[in-house]
Amino acid sequence: MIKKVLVANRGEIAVRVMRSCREMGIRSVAVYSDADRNSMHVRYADEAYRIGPPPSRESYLNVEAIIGAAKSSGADAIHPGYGFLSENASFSARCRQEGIIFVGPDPYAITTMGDKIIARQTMIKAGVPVVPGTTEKLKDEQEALEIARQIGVPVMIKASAGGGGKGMRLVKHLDEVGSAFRRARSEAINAFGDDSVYIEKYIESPHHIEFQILADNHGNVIHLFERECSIQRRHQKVIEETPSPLMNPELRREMGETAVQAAKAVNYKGAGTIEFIVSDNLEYYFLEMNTRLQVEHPVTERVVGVDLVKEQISIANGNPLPFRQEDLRQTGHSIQCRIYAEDPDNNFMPNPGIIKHITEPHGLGLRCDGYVYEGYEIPIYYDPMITKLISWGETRVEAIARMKRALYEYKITGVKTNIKFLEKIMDTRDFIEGKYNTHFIENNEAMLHASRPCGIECEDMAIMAAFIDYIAKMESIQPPRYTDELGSNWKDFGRKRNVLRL
Ligand code: MV4
Repeated sequence: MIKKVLVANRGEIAVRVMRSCREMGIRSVAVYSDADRNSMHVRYADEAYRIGPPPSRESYLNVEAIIGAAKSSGADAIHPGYGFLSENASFSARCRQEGIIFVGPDPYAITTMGDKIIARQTMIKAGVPVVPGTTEKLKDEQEALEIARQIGVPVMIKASAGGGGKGMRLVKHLDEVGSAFRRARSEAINAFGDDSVYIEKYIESPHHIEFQILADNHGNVIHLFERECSIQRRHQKVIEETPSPLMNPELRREMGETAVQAAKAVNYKGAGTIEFIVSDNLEYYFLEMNTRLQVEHPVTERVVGVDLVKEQISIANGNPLPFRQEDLRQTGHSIQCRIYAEDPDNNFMPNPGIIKHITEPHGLGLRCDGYVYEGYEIPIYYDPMITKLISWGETRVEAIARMKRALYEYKITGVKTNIKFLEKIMDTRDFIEGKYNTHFIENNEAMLHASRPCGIECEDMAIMAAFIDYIAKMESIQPPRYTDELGSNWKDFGRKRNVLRL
């Protein structure tokens, strides 16, 4: 039985994982770099270990230091969160060698899905539809050209070791195949140390729809329905929601079953995601599998009513899944907005710094997964995402209204954020109608970068006016007189003008 979990991560996801540990009566161990000495995950954990200097290579990717911390603390298990070591097969193997439970899949599943050519071969064998294209590494330019001619342009040349948009090249004309092949291959060798590339037919204006799956050690594999993740910028997701506005019940059942087949094909254990691209005419293709908990997992948690981290730990403990496919339902609608410390007016440049003031939204139908606090300095070394806002409503309309309310309530100064940008997305017709694909942001460029008639400018004016008024009053103000011996006269504030003597 797992009694203590080391969380090999930082930021909101480290806190998120520790929250489930606390509910389960499991002690949590934080690891931190020198840049994270004052981070929330260190404060939240039951104990914390320094693992190195700020750069990820020397801290959150430092396997020796993390294993060392796990041994010193006596942790039974390591949860990797997302990013960092979460999809590193040798880390998963190393944990096992050291007698530590890795809360995630075994090295085989990670390796198979990590190599996109092997993943394609494995999916074809399992009867899962993949994008038409090659199933072997391209030998040379000549072969690339022949295949591009066969399947017809446009095509994409992709790095086998890539994923998430890294090492891809779009080819629109046959005469570009040679140079695209050479560039993709050199990018692949530089970025991943593996020059294998393959070709796929290019699916125009696709939707990115992924299915959450859970698999235990007893042969049970279920899916927890889909997430629509098409709203992204340069392969960085911005908004996710479930159910997908594109989906219908038959397609959902079919894609869900396909996702389960895909997971079974690699003997998957734990929580994972099968990523599909879906064309406008609802043809769907396996794209890749993410062998980890994802950033967008909360929308699924909210609509399906499952704590995915709790299930991950339970599976790692060897327990069977506590529910069957037919027990699961989607209830209502959930949307997640990622709040980044970045400047939308300056090409979304990360904008780290000290949080001067922060007021986060709360209230009915809202979850706010974050880690920053007033006075906290967002380090320059890591991802600039600071908070995830997750709204829920009976209907999509209600979920949008709540998200708008939450974005309105969110006040943060000291760093620039994409909050106004997200508010503008909420007001975009294509979003409101649920008619969008992966080109949403570029298709709505003008709308999303226009300043709103009474956006930031008016609000800032009002804040400044209120502040000047406040300062002016501070100069002449007397402390309030308490009229009731037994307590304060708070009930009278705003009712009787003569209570507070200015
Ligand atoms: C594609 C594609 C169109 N056709 N493959 C981007 C991320 C990586 N997972 C794969 N990606 C794509 N692969 C074929 N054959 C379009 C994309 C793509 C995309 C996919 C999902 C979400 C956003 C995207 C944005 C641009 C391109």
